[in-house]
Amino acid sequence: MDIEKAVADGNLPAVVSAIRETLQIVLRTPVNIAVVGDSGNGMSSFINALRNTGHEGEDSAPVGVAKTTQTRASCLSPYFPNVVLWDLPGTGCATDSLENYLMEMQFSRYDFFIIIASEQFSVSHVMLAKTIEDMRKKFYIVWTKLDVDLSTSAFTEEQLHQTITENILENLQKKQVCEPPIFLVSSLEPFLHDFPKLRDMLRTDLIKNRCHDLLQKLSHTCEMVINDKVTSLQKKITTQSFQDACGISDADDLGVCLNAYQSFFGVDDESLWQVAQRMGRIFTDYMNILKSRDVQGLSKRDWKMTCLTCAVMKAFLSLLSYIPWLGDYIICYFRGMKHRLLLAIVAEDTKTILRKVLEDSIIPQ
Ligand SMILES: Nc1nc2c(ncn2[C@@H]2O[C@H](COP(=O)(O)OP(=O)(O)OP(=O)(O)O)[C@@H](O)[C@H]2O)c(=O)[nH]1
Ligand SMILES: [Mg+2]
Repeated sequence: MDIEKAVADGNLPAVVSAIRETLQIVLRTPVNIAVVGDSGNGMSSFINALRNTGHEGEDSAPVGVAKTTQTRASCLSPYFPNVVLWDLPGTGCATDSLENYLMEMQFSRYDFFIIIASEQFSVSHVMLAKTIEDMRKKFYIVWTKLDVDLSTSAFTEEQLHQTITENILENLQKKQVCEPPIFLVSSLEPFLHDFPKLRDMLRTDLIKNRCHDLLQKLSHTCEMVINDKVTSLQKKITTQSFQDACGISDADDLGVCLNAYQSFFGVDDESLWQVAQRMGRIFTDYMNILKSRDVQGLSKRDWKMTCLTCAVMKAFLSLLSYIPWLGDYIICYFRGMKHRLLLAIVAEDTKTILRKVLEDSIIPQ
């Protein structure tokens, strides 16, 4: 509601503050990550490596050669605040069919999945990937025990990387599963191979995952408020009282009108400067994406505006001024057209700025 009000008031700096507050709340909501795979693939070891706790820690996930994880268990990591990692028993461990397994593990509860594989990428790995994709949730594939592969294979790490990745993708393509991020790691070496890349990507994706719905909703809300504002303005835009209220001294001066509409929507220089400051960015990051940056740019970037402001049109309108009544009527008609177009361009720019503010708030620089 704060964001809606600030957009309606054309107070973009206040929009930024309200978005920040909302995000703080969203980022505190826990995200549940399920770590799944075939029994013995190294799920528990991977969780310990990701948390950097080792196997012997008091709260480490139990690891062993025999089927070790029999029931799902959760753990936290100081490296991933507000993230719950779920160590699940391997597929085929608790129950015999995948459907029962999914039900027993309460698959729909998780927000994000990490499929662990090693030695071979099996049919159950593909089925897990397909199921998660059908649930429209995001997943990574992590190939563990790379140290074993490297020590038993004649390939270089690069060749092995390519072979394993190609094999995983080939298996996924058979079931039309789209390409997920794939990482090759060894849980015995939590800072080597793809582990650093995996941690970085996971951090970014978790923020995106948490904020994706919010971003969509807020973007939609902002656009609706701006559309309403445009609809109500279009009716009164050419009236003298509105122009007086906006400080438009000369309705034919495009520069004056542009400044007035920009202030009205909150995309004037002063507001954008404040927005940039609050976002920790530079003014031009926002200024440069405006279509309505200045009058010259505006005429160049929008062909309708080019036609309405070209020399031929100006000559035509000055000729019309010699025709009593009808001339005034036509001049007024074209003026209204120009103002409505200007309004639409400034409104579109406001939406662009708000979309960028939303995206920049979620993924900081
Ligand atoms: N060399 C090597 N061994 C690993 C790696 N990851 C796991 N292991 C070993 O593989 C065995 C199984 O590991 P777990 O982490 O218990 O596997 P899990 O998938 O949790 O298995 P269950 O809980 O039994 O379903 C253990 O002996 C681990 O030490 C790895 O990256 N490299
Ligand atoms: Mg386990």
